[in-house]
Amino acid sequence: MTNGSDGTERIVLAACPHDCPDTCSMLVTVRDGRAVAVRGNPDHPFTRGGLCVKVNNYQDRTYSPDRVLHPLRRTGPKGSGRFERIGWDEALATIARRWQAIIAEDGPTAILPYSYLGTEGVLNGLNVGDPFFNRLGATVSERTFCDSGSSTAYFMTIGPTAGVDPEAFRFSRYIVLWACNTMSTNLHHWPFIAEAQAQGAKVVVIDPVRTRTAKKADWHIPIRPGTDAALALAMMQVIIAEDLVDHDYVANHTLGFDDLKARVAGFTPEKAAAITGVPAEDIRTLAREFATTDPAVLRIGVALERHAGGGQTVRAAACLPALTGAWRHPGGGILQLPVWAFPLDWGRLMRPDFLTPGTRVLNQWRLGPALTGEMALDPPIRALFVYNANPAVVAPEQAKIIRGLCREDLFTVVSEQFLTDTALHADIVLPATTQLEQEDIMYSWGHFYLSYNNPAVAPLGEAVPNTELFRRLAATMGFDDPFFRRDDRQMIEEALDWASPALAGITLEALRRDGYARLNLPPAADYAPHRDGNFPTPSGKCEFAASMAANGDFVLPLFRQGSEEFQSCTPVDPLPHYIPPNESPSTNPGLAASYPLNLMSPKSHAFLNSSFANMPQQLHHAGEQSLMLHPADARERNIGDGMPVVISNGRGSFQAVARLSEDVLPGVVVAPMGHWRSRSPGEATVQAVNSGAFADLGAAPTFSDNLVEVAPLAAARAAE
Ligand SMILES: Nc1nc2c(c(=O)[nH]1)N[C@H]1C(S)=C(S)[C@@H](COP(=O)(O)OP(=O)(O)OC[C@H]3O[C@@H](n4cnc5c(=O)[nH]c(N)nc54)[C@H](O)[C@@H]3O)O[C@H]1N2
Ligand SMILES: Nc1nc2c(c(=O)[nH]1)N[C@H]1C(S)=C(S)[C@@H](COP(=O)(O)OP(=O)(O)OC[C@H]3O[C@@H](n4cnc5c(=O)[nH]c(N)nc54)[C@H](O)[C@@H]3O)O[C@H]1N2
Ligand code: SF4
Ligand SMILES: [Mo]
Repeated sequence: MTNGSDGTERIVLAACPHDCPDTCSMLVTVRDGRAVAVRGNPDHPFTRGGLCVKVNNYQDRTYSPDRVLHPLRRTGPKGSGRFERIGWDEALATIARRWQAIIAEDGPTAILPYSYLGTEGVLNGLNVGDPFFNRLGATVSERTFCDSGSSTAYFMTIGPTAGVDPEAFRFSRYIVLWACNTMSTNLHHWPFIAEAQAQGAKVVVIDPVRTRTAKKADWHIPIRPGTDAALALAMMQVIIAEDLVDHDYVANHTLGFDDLKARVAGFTPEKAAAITGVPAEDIRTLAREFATTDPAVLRIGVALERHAGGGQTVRAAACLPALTGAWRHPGGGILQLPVWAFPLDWGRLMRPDFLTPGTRVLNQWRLGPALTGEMALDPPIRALFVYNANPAVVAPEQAKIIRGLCREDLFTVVSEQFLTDTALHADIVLPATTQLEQEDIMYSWGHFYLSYNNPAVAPLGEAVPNTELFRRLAATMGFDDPFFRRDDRQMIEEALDWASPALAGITLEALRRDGYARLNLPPAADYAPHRDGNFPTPSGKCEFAASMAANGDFVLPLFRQGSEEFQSCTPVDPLPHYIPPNESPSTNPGLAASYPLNLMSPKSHAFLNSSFANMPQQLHHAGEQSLMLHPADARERNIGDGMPVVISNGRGSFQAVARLSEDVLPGVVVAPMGHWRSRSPGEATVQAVNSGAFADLGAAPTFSDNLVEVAPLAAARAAE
């Protein structure tokens, strides 16, 4: 079959690039050299022919008239969106000239790279720029956007294990979806849960909101945000007090049971009920059912880390399955990120050997304070290079970020597919390809299949994959190490540890041909990796009392951890415990007197973080920025359904349309994230009110730990 304009049609095996656990296998129809449709690959055992509302018209993203297809140079004030087209040579020369001047005056740490997972490909994703910026000597950007706190806690407790095979959920009899909105954020996992449910399994959802997922559950347990550790500790109290413990498992495969027993002894369901709002009898029922039904499994969402005590919450949750011996059965245990099953040599991809020891590390959530000078940085940040990320919309303290991005003396380069809120503030914009225009190999953080993304069409305009971007930058900066000259094929060959048992029997040829391959692990029906303990922790056991706490050794290089903020959240208490939210009416009554409502900003159903919030189909599906609030809270404030409202606190404000619903707990309000600032009334999004405070572990964000007040827009205007 050919790719020519001779009326031929061909199907290309691809994979969705997005930062989503599903990593769907995708079939791209290419007609006359143009991608005309995408659909799910029915052969894929996990994603089974499905995509989602975000990606099922991905070709429209590729061919969007709003794509950035050529390098651009700013011609108007920062943020004005006025740019002129320039050539790649000129763009690269400008970048080199500005960087060299900055390096000569202030050293390379005055340059800050900023990136995350715009694409998740092994080549073009998380690590693509690390070797270059390490070699340049730029400030290291600590990437604790997602799951850094959860992962630190998980590693401390059971180590970097893949956990339960997501496909093995079909064998589970008791499934707890904890701070996880599967129907929106992990859609293709649902059929496995539904299959278990159809065979009699009980599905429990623990969430302050009666989400799409909660509506499908057998039991929805609404809980006050940020209080889940209290629930988990009380569950352990019940399990121990009522002797529902698997003593044999605990004796052989865990560490620190007596200490844990002493720790949770006072954490009665009554005490937890007062904190969580979950009735004590419900806590007892949940504990008993979890402990006595086999196989029982916890599926924790990333959202479980997003409050002051998020790390210890995950610690407590990760202890539960060992206490009850849930790990003995396929479909029993805990599922966090199965990505740990993939034999990726993150160290080799990042090239830490190119890094000058002692190079400054700056946490990404601190972008606003770093750019505005609120943080005393020596040298200050004079140049910013953003790729695979949209910090103007995904990071807290938005007003400070925008003020920083508007600094005339800041030299900002953004590699993008679109003129995002971040790109709008760039001095130079560089055009990036979409997944249909590039080749990559993909891991997954939601299943055990390695995927291959074959390129469907040639790059549009002058767009380049991130790999090519960094090849060009390296050549421009005179880096002559052959590492920087490798082509994509060579990079793919070197990306994985092919000698690893997990890849036994898998070849690149087969991957290209089939689009995916299951890692060489036992089939789901036999997969019980911790039946006999064998946890990848220092002791080989599930560590209720974490030895990593005693060693102070928490650094997960993957997230580039090492900032002062990160060091300051190093815990000392080796046992799981309850850390109350920073901002809640019971823990911060002073603040709550002015701002009584707890705001959460979870994921939008139709956007992928801020991606797709500029695409017509997805915008149509999502509608305007909404704020869900309980009718009782609305009544007190004279807010009616559909009314424009202002959400504010001491950090800022943004507008939304009120959606009155009893699906949310009184006292809690919900504004899904993702809408663009430039398309929002008042030029502000939920990030304008979100706190820059860190959680207790892994410098994780606290997006569920924010107090606000809500008022009708008309009343707020009148008061101005
Ligand atoms: N549609 C869609 N899918 C996505 C994404 C997207 O943007 N859109 N993003 C992807 C990414 S990057 C990630 S990290 C994952 C995240 O996946 P999830 O963690 O599932 O995503 P969220 O929607 O942020 O949060 C899940 C649920 O947790 C609840 N929640 C928030 N705080 C708390 C709390 O303190 N306790 C409890 N018990 N519940 C709480 C929220 O109400 C929400 O319903 O989703 C991925 N998939
Ligand atoms: N309030 C609130 N804030 C949150 C969260 C939340 O739940 N609530 N979740 C947090 C979490 S879990 C995450 S993961 C982060 C996500 O934060 P980000 O990773 O910044 O996510 P996106 O908004 O999708 O931005 C990715 C950008 O990369 C671009 N891109 C895509 N592919 C490529 C490519 O190949 N090359 C280049 N150069 N660019 C590309 C896209 O066009 C897009 O603009 O947000 C965090 N922020
Ligand atoms: S965003 Fe997630 S669910 Fe949608 S196609 Fe991509 S991997 Fe699948
Ligand atoms: Mo994320």
